Amino acid sequence: MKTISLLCALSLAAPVLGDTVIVTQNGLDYSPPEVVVEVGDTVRWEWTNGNHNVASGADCSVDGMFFGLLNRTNPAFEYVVEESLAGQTVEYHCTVANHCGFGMVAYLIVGDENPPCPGDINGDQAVTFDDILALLGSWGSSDPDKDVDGNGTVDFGDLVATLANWGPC
Ligand SMILES: [Ca+2]
Ligand SMILES: [Ca+2]
Repeated sequence: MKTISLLCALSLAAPVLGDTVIVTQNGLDYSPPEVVVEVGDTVRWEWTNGNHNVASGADCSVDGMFFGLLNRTNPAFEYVVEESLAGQTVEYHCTVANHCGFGMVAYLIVGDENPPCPGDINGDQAVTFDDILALLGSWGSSDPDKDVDGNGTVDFGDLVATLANWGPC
């Protein structure tokens, strides 16, 4: 297991191209108010009206993790989710006037650092022939690392599940 974790950590150290998640400012709301993101994703806030901003921090206080203006001259703000936020729920709000007090608060829900990758038995963030070999090597056992479909036995179902996820995670 230690080896698998290490391999996961090494593969995550390589730069990956994340998704872009859009949050739209709409009156005193961020829409949607909760977005699920992964480390490396870009969150892009888009302005629609008024004078607002995006400030990380809970309870209407600013923690400085990220801050960006949202107004006519700054109609968008982008933030790339940092590795240190893995597994956390990050609260942010608008510091203009009493907007936070009026409920202009929203959340980034950051996924765990190692996203699940069914069939990636050796933890190299890809499902390849090596994973099949590892699976075959434990055929008929109850090794939970290789029981991809979770039915308690390393069997044909796991082979099918692994083939279904063939390629990079
Ligand atoms: Ca693999
Ligand atoms: Ca199984």
